[in-house]
Amino acid sequence: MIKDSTASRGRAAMSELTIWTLDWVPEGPRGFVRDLRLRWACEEADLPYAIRTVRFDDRETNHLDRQPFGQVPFLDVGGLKMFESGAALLHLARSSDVLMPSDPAGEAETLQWTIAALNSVEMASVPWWFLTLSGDENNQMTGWLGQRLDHMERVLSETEWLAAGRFTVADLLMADVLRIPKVRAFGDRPATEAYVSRVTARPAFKKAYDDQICFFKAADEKRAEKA
Ligand SMILES: N[C@@H](CCC(=O)N[C@@H](CS)C(=O)NCC(=O)O)C(=O)O
Repeated sequence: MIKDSTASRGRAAMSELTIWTLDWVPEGPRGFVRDLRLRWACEEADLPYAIRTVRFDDRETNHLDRQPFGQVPFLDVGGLKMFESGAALLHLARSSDVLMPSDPAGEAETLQWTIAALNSVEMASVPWWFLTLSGDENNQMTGWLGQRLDHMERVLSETEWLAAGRFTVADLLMADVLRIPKVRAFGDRPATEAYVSRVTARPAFKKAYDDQICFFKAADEKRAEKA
């Protein structure tokens, strides 16, 4: 019998999906705005989605009713609204075996590594990155981040994928956290480098990345017309 992964989770097919992002960002963050995580997951799972936007120039005042921190992304699944990219990814993953296996062990591994990407790696890399903006790459968080990255290097030198022996949403998120250029330039970690290259070579990443770049380029044109 062919197992239907959607049915096996006791869920109906995914309702209409809308990913909310900013209507424009400067050059620097393009390709890294976290709506890319949700675009990428939808591409992997073959889930159609629409994009809607929050005004960059007014994000703190017109968006707090949807996202309590005034941030993006924000996901709407047929009226069910969710913020936090990790939560939204796991929600999408529950409807697609491509993103998360349905067997208990595979699902548990996927959950643990998805949370590890956010709570053990990104929670060190983002504050470190912020401190580097004032010019100090060797700041008080450097040793801590280095340890986390060394642990990931050891894991990634022993395994190709983080969970269930194949690509899952945990790899999507870990690779998205690790692909930040400054974080990758920090130390010599060949297994991590190979892992980021492997995961971001996936056609779904390329499509999501290119779509985000095109989206913000089109936004430049609209902005220039208004100016
Ligand atoms: N923990 C949040 C972080 C979201 C986040 O940092 N979003 C950025 C864009 S990638 C943002 O909206 N920045 C604008 C701001 O913080 O005002 C998540 O993963 O969804």
